[in-house]
Amino acid sequence: MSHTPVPAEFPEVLAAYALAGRLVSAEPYGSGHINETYAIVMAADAGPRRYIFQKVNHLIFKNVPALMDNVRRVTEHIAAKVRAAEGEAAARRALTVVPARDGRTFAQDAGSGFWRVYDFIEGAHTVDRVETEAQARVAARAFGDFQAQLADLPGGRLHETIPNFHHTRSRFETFRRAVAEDCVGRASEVKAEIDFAFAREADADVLLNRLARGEVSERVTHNDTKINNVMLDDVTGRAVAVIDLDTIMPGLPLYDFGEMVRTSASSTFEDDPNPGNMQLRLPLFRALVEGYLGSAVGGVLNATERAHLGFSGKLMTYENGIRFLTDYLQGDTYYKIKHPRHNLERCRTQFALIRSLEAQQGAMARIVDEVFGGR
Ligand code: ADP
Ligand code: GN1
Ligand code: MG
Repeated sequence: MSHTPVPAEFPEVLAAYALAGRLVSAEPYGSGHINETYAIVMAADAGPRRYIFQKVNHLIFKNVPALMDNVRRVTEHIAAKVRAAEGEAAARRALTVVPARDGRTFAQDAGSGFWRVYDFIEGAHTVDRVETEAQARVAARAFGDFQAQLADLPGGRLHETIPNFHHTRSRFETFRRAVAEDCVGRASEVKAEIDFAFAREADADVLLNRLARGEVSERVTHNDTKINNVMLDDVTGRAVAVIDLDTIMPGLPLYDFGEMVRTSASSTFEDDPNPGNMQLRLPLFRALVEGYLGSAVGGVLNATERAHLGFSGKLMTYENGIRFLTDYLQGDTYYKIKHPRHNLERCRTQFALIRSLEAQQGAMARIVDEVFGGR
């Protein structure tokens, strides 16, 4: 939980919305590195009602209207599907954007900040770490089903809210430039990490080459499949809705699966200051493979995608590791940090996970074969 106080522009933003009732409370919420999230309570005649207010980081998401256009299209599409399948009671199975008074999906404050409001999904919660195999299975299934729901999204290609977001070659070249420029003089201190990243440069091209050869194909993907982006039912633990739709855009399913491996099959937080605590947890990996196979996309994964399920975890861990290292080399301009070495610690712990993924590559391949066995 962040401890940022509610910002001064909040009353002005609230006034841009026609929410029923009187504001009772507003508190920082969640644990993201990019946007600012607040939960607010309005006391209305019908009783108290909660909403999520988010200030979108427009330095990172440079075209917020385009991003919100993606979010509107995706949420409306999913809402229509769940309504058709489960009726009106399924309203909380998709994020619902609350329009501003002027009908737009966002409001701007005087300081040119962009805000949006969602209905609060009640009776559900998120966890920041996977604690059980059941959670890993549920999350993988939810992200797989989500991807399948978007397979027939009408209206053409979604906007790329961050161009080249998972383009690992482009991420590597940005990293290479950051090393060469060394603008805050930190490169010598992190020589071991730089060498580690350079030694694995070839990994950056593996999926891109497969894509160029047509062996894997682009779909609409979520691109940030952390466990805390799935709301879980308070009673049953089942997935209620996939949230955090800022990076939904064309991508590879393997990026989504790989990001799940990085975040949900690992033994500790991505920024654990002790890299020795970080390793791949094979039972959680198995649960992810089972959940993904059991989802609506499981059956459509081709042989190349299946063969790269384990590798995708390494690739996403590598991408995040070099992104954290790049930010450290550039003086911490991208991610929120809690202390000056935070990005370096994140990088080191990601690299520890890569070592563990490399050591357990064979075991992962056997698990994939067992789970997919005969299919
Ligand atoms: P970030 O990009 O910072 O990760 P998220 O959109 O994931 O932002 O929101 C942060 C947290 O806020 C989520 O992990 C979840 O716990 C909570 N949250 C977000 N949207 C909702 C919602 N509509 N209803 C209830 N909780 C939500
Ligand atoms: C950021 O918003 P959040 O914290 O879920 C980042 C992801 C990284 C992640 C690392 C837009 O995600 O790509 O994997 O931090 N999002 C963006 O924890 O850069
Ligand atoms: Mg999130």
